[in-house]
Amino acid sequence: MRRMDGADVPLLPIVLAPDPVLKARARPVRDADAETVRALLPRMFATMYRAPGIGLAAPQVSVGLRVAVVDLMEGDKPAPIALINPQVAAASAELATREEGCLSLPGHYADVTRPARVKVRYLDVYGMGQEIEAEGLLAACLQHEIDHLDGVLFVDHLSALKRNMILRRMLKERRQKETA
Ligand code: GNR
Ligand code: NI
Repeated sequence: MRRMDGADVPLLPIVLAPDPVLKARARPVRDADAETVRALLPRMFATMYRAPGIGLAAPQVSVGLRVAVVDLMEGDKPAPIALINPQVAAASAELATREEGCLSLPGHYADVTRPARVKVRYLDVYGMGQEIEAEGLLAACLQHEIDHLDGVLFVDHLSALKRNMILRRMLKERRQKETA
């Protein structure tokens, strides 16, 4: 049995901002992608758990497909969700603000305001249509992952001032790493 915790699965390198792959719109998964997605999902889960993070979208590992994984890792029982072609089917008018981070902007956090509750439709690993009604952290995480599939990062929800502050720090950190 293949374990979902990444013990026997190769990890994927996570792309850091700024990078064009994070700004591109990912394309929907179709039947011909079944094998690609079957191979990709365990690696995405392993990479997310190892990071650690509570979500990971395929563009973050340089794959331009509408695929994401989520596990809030609350308590000690894993609750993995694999999302194929996810869509926000409904969103509450009520908004909620919470601090978000992103594995593609490591070490940077900011308050992001989004719909407080969402209904998300997606295909599961078996190609079955599923629906989740989420609030709280799960609602924020699902919207954050679907944003990635549209080339949107959490900093794109901030004022230009805050966004540029974070992106400039990212560039500075990258230059320091390159010259180290
Ligand atoms: O690990 C993550 N934490 C997080 C916190 C609040 C809202 C969204 C997230 S997702 C993020 C991992 C990530 O970058 N997913 O794309
Ligand atoms: Ni992210």
